[in-house]
Amino acid sequence: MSQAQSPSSSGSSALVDTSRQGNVLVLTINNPPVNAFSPGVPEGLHAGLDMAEADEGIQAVVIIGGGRTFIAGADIKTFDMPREQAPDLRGFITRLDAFSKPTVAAIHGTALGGGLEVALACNYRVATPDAQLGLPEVKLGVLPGAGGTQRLPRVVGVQKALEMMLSGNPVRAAEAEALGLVDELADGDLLTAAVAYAEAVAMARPLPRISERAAEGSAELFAAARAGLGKTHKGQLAPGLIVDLAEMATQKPFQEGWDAEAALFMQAKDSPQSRGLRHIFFAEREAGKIPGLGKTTPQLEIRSAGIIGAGTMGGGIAMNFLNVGIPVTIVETAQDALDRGLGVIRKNYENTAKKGRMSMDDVEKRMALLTPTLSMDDLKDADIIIEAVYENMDVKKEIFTRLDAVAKPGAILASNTSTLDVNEIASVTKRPESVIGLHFFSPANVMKLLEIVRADKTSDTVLATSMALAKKIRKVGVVVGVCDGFVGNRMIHHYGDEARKLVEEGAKPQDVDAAMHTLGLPMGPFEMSDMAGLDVGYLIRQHQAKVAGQPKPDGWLDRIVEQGRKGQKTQAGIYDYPDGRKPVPSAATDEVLNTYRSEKGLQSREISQEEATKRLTYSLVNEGAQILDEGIAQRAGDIDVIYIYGYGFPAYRGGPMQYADEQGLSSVVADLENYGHTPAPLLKKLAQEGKTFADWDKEKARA
Ligand code: 3H9
Repeated sequence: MSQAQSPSSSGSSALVDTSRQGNVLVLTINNPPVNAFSPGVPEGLHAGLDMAEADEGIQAVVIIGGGRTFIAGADIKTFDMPREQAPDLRGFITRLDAFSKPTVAAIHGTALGGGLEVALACNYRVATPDAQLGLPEVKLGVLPGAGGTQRLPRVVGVQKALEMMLSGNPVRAAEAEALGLVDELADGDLLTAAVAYAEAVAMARPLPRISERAAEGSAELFAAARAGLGKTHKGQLAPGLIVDLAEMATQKPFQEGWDAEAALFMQAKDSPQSRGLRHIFFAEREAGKIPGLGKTTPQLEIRSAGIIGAGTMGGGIAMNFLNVGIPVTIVETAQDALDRGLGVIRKNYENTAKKGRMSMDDVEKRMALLTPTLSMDDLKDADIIIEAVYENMDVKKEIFTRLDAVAKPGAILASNTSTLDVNEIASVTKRPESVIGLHFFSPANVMKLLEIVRADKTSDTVLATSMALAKKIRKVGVVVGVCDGFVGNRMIHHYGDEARKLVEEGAKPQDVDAAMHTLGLPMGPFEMSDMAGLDVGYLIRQHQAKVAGQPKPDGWLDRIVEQGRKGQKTQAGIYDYPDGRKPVPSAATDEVLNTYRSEKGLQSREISQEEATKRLTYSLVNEGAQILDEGIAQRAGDIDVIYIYGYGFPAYRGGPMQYADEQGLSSVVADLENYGHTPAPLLKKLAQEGKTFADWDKEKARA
């Protein structure tokens, strides 16, 4: 093999190797880890095409990825580069489409985004049976910008192309073959199959070009696609543009659609929504990196799990393990509670089976991995034990004392506490290095977030194993430090306080919730409290006041709970729930509020939606800044990941910290002060220096 050299290229063309196999020239992209279309890749590919053009002996070209995948797309890191410096994917694709000799894409791993667009500009595509092909750009707030919106509908039909481009989900090779997206599935070695294919088509003329095909789609189809966006992509820019461009593919010559796509891609790329989604793409991957931990950190093997508590949380946690084939022993104190817990797990699986997303055979296989017991002694062989009982320090200490006696040496002892001090829990054991917090979010079998609470003495091995375990059970693990409520709940506490204040000052609960809907959250603070149960917060407030020797709290929300209105579960809370689930503004709540305000002599005022949105969001940001300063979260990006995967903050806003960066931190500080809050010192400092939280993360990563 030799490295492809173009006259204009620098040494960066080292990213593409060329080799001859008979009369076929093979271009191999070597840009680990995912062969993204980074600077140097187009130069190398152009040089390869130059070589193929110049040599009469070369009759066809194969493009293949080295390592684990074909091209996984444009290099997202280059999106913020000035246009002239960014790798010219469109330029390369234009040349490839017009190339005079047959071109074959040899696909393994994932051909995504710009990668699939390169493949679509080749004359033929050969893939391994386990390859996946897709246009996931929508997940980054952009659209396929190198011909995907014009070529995919011309191959797989508009309906399927829209499905793929709007979901961003890839199709597997077998389906791709059935759709005509792949010409041949490789039997055995991919390169051998692709070269054989190229030899077979070497003399084929005219060459098949997708850009020369036609696409068809009816006005009704596009109207239905647009109508559907309100449900699947409410408030987002790129999906609507994708539908417009797919429609162009059916109505206009290829070139016109191709030109329009370029302009709309830039519009989407430069939007705050795309910046937010790209921020989350990288933040999610950064969250997995823990300073001081690396590939050499030893990890424990998790082959079995024990769970204490078969309630909603314990059952949900168990399902995560069962889903990936890890046997679980689940402990309860009473047989009826155990039976109930198992019944709920079975019902959840059976419901999934009814929806056709799992077979009844799979249901039985998973249930067979679950061992119910009333004895903690049965946990003696478990590699990890997760306690999921109610939030009471004395109870947790009792359980951990018992676990210390029962668990085998080296087993991870985890608490699912959402607020309590993990150091204090660890202190009752003789092995605090084995103790960690694993805070799952409810419903634990659905929510992707796992806050991994590193206590003072948690060992690196236990932490690294927990991070790897999160990945294995398909969660996004974020490491946090010990404090009341860790990151997510500590911040949400301030958000809840601010929501209550807004109502005290005159806003209606439904207006406060609506303010967060406009930001894209599916639920506002009061809908969320009603769903979680108002009695939980009520009891905490009463308890805290008692401990502090303060009078019994008498806020408007306390009065609502005292009327027996505990939220959705009692069909009455801040809202009424006449049909069980849908919140309806409540006359009873209005009455409580009117009495409360007049008794306390509170003056109501009009509160704009803008004020409500800012006060609620910035209450999160301000506490987030404090949490960063204290080192409870490692990065602002970690906080954003927590809010997106744990609290329904819309990914296209990038999370609360990224949202604050977009607004400008000095305007956040000014607003907080204007609303009577003291900005956190770190927030103030960054604002004064004209910096963002993203800058802070970068500086910290460099330090
Ligand atoms: C596009 O193509 C636009 C065009 O239509 C038009 C242009 C004009 N760029 O996820 P992993 C990094 S938009 C840069 O942990 P996995 C990633 O950050 C693009 N970097 O591995 C990570 O870095 P680090 C459309 C990228 O095996 C490392 O690679 N394509 C890119 O779990 C490993 O990633 C996409 O949206 C990239 N495109 O999953 C595909 N991709 O190690 C996005 C990855 O420093 N990528 N990195 O943390 C993916 O979905 C997954 O990465 C993939 C591998 C499935 C490929």
